[in-house]
Amino acid sequence: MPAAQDCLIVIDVQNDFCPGGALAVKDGDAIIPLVNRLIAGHEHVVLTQDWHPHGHSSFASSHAGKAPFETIELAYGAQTLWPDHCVQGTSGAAFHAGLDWTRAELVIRKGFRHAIDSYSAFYENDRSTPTGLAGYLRERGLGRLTLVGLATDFCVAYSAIDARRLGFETRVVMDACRAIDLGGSLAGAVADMQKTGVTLTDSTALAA
Ligand code: VGL
Ligand code: ZN
Repeated sequence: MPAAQDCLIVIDVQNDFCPGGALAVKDGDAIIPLVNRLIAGHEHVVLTQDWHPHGHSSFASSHAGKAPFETIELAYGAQTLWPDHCVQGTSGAAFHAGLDWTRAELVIRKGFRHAIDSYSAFYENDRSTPTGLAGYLRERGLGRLTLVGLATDFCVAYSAIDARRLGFETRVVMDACRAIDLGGSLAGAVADMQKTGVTLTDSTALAA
């Protein structure tokens, strides 16, 4: 049973990342029953919500001649381009209807600045603009984080690696995540998480 300093962080379980969505992750919705069980078992739950303005710089449609999943250089470095997704206020940006989000104590919205994408729940993709989440968790004494959600190799991995670097005890429940897996990105993300000291676990190990 989680202790008082445990916080579950549910990353981007939104319609656009589920089957039928604009940036659908294969079987993205299959994690929802397990995520709901983890929510029910945690006193503290935080959600993140990818939340882009129209014409966001991470959208391929914002760059003439570019297609989704190509990479470009922006002011802060390489950026993968995506189909338009999670546009503020649209149904694609809403949480999946099956997600039990009502008990969440905080929703962190990210990617709302036009010129910067934000995969991590802690920093935008310039790696230096904080979202405020670290301060929130520290002030509340929430030092042990369990991460789940979409997508394993982008927003979950970036968040887990930042959490670890910021000194939080961090684990990812891998079967409560699904990946985009673009050009080997899942294997790379797993290796990077392990190297940083993120614990990778699954629901069977948690239940044992
Ligand atoms: C994500 C790509 C673009 C994610 C968000 O939630 O993993 N991936 N925006
Ligand atoms: Zn996004």
